[in-house]
Amino acid sequence: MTKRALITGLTGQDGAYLARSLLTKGYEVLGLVRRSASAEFMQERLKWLGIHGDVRLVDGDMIDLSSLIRICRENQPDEIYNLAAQSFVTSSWSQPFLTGEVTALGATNLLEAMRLEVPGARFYQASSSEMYGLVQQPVQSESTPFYPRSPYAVAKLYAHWIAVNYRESFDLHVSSGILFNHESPLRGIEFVTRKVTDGVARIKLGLTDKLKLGNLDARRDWGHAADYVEAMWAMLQQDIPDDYVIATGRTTTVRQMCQIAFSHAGLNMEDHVEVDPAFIRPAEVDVLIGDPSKAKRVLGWEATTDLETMMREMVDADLVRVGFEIQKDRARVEAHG
Ligand code: NDP
Ligand code: GDR
Repeated sequence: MTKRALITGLTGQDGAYLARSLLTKGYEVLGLVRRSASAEFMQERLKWLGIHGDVRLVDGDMIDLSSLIRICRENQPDEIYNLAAQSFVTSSWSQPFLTGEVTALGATNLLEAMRLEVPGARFYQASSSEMYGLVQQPVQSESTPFYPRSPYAVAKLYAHWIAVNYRESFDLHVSSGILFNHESPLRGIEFVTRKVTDGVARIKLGLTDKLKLGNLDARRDWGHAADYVEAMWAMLQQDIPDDYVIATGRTTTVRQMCQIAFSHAGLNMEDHVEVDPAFIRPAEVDVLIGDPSKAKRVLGWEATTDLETMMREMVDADLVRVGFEIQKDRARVEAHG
């Protein structure tokens, strides 16, 4: 029998890669999308992966419980992947209430819809390494205490614990992946890796000469999104639901990550990068490094793409994208003056 999966956050980075992976595995894939005045751009990432015609879109919003109940009732999904969130840490200081509503209470809404309508389904919660924040142990595992450092991280911590609580209270099959940063050519442009690879492409193609960044000394454990969505799926194939750290086990500074990207394009980072205090956060997460040994032992999962390979892939994709933008602008000027 064909399995049916519901993905929230379908239009984001992970939603697109997860949808592609599940389609390849023979799933029927439904994606929750919220109404937008820019509907024509909604499926850009699915288009990039060539799967926009293969996913069924269902209309709803994480803060509208009635829409989630209706979607679960009408579609009876076997697996539910909750990837929707206000996921940009910086915006969580300017929109703390919305972040709490979507990222924290949105998870409760979806768990509640599952409990009422499809209690036999399996649920994945997108937890985050940001929950470790001011790290309490040098390498973070499933047993490391949390210390969130932003409204986003606080909201994710609530969502994490409500997922655990629904598993324990109602005997539901709910698992959380505590995922460390993962990137790709489909990463949102506001996140630092993609901001850098887009900046490198713009400098290389002569559109600008400078790239303004914040804290270059922050360290992250960066992996590839296409790898990480496989771990999400693997968690829901286990008989017993549980929580898992998903990471590479290697940490790198923002500065080193930049150097990889600039040198791939034959550029010298020092000639172009400027530190702008506007991008320094009110409270920083200085260093993250995950211990993925449980995921390897139980799920047989491990990261397959190193940071160098991923940054090169992202720079190459942005060179294509920015080159295409330049061509389109030229064509527009020629046609309309
Ligand atoms: P993105 O920011 O790329 O995608 C977020 C998704 O959530 C988008 O599809 C967005 O829709 C949707 N969304 C936001 N608000 C609502 C709402 N009110 N109702 C319905 N949908 C909504 O995130 P990623 O793909 O990078 O991450 C996926 C999840 O994993 C997120 O929960 C994130 O917090 C978490 N995470 C990500 C990590 C990473 O490194 N990428 C690491 C750890 C956790 P729209 O297109 O309409 O804005
Ligand atoms: P993060 O990712 O906050 O870890 O959250 P981001 O790429 O935004 O920042 C990583 C680190 O880079 C530093 N930095 C900058 N960041 C941005 N965005 N822009 C800059 O100009 C810049 N300069 C330096 C930041 O200070 C930070 O230390 C991501 C999101 O995907 C979350 O949703 C997810 O939960 C976590 O990863 C794990």
